[in-house]
Amino acid sequence: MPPGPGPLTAAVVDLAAIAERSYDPRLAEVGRRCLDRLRIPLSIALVGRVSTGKSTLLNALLGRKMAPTDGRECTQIVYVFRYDPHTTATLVSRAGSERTTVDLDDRSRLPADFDLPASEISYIDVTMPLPLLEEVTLLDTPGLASAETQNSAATERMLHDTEESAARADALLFCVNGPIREDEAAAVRAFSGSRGAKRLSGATAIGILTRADQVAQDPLSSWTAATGLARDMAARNTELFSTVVPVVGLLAETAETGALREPHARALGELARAWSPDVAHDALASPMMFREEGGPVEGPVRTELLDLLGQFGVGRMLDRIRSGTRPDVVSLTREAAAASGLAAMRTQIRRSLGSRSDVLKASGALEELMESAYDAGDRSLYDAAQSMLDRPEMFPLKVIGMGRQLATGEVKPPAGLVEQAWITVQTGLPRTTKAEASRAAAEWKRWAELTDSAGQRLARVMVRAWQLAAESKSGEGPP
Ligand SMILES: Nc1nc2c(ncn2[C@@H]2O[C@H](COP(=O)(O)OP(=O)(O)O)[C@@H](O)[C@H]2O)c(=O)[nH]1
Ligand SMILES: [Mg+2]
Repeated sequence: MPPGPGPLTAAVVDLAAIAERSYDPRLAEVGRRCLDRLRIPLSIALVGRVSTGKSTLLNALLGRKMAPTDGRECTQIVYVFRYDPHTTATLVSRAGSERTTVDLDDRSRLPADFDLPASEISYIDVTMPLPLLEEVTLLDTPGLASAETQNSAATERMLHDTEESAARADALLFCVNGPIREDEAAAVRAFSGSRGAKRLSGATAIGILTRADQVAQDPLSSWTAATGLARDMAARNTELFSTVVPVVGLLAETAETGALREPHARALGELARAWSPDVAHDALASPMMFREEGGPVEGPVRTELLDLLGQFGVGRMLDRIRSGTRPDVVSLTREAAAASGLAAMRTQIRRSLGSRSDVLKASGALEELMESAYDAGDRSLYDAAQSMLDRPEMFPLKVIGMGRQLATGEVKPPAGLVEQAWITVQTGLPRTTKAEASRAAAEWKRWAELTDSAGQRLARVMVRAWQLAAESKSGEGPP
């Protein structure tokens, strides 16, 4: 973990400090908020439709079942998880931002109910001494309601809170359960018109195909289906996601929180011995058949197995035991973790977001500052931000801005050029020869003559990107 803020973040801190001293109370408030935000590690919000498995995944990442996961009454409010040497939970009220301590239960978990109704809670601020939280701050959001849901006051508020969190986060994990369906597309479109949508671009959002065990009809073949689907979705939604990764959040949560106990391991061992692969396959076709199939292990324990592992997970455990894995807690927890895909997801997040932490943080806050300076008519702050952006070392911020221009459809370069632009946003251009780079740059300059001023701004960024790509190998071709 890099100590202190990166160079880009540090530059934006200076601007935020100027905003904080503004006579305009709204601009001063934005300045204060940006300073707070720049001081904490990269903030990542989990967004997506209700019940896509956001809180389950969050618990897996924390290694503790902190966030409520139940769909019905839960996650009606925003939870912020950040680092502190002590575990604490504080309720921040909407009115007056009053803070009251929330008592954790005897297993150090968050309670399901609070003294205030959800409509009066701004968010729950949770601190924990986890190494992960030294690197990122995580936000659990209620989520986007589906188009079928009535627009009750509660769902309106949940949507609004989710959008606000997304707008203030540096990056998003956008959770989906399958191809973006029509009702989901509607939710994404509703989101696209909001402040939070600015974050929803391939530069700052990773698609997470959660509940990957439920993608296919047959739970046992679901993981393979999910892997293919994730690859497809990434290819089809470059404007939304830098990548799409499948994960079985439920298995990850069970493994990472150590929820599997000795009776579960023993029960899985007994079922593996009693059932042939064919019998197990048929029994795992539905929860009801699993509970009713003859053999050892009482009904309540079978239900617990389904709650902890799902049909896919139980099937996977039985397979592994038949192939020689010992039916004990340690071995099966390890198998559950391996089957969940969590490790690959972590690697992907680190690659897409972690390594660009400084750029993403600086970019998010700078955008908010510039917008507010513009709204407040503070010309000098706006100009200062603009000239800061024009400094050569700030170039990565312009690249992120380009991702936003592309994602919102503000600029539409022609085929051939648009792919180049997305590659630049997501991974940067490859090293190249001077000749190749100047050919590409010339193409962008030609297009710039045909487009509007927003397009010209983007073309200038691409011309510069090609120059840098050529310079990175002192003019010679790649080895
Ligand atoms: N089978 C299965 N169920 C899951 C998975 N992830 C979450 N769920 C279940 O889906 C429901 C909603 O999950 P939750 O995390 O609360 O969704 P959220 O509304 O997006 O936060 C809960 O009943 C979870 O147990 C998964 O990977 N597999
Ligand atoms: Mg939730």
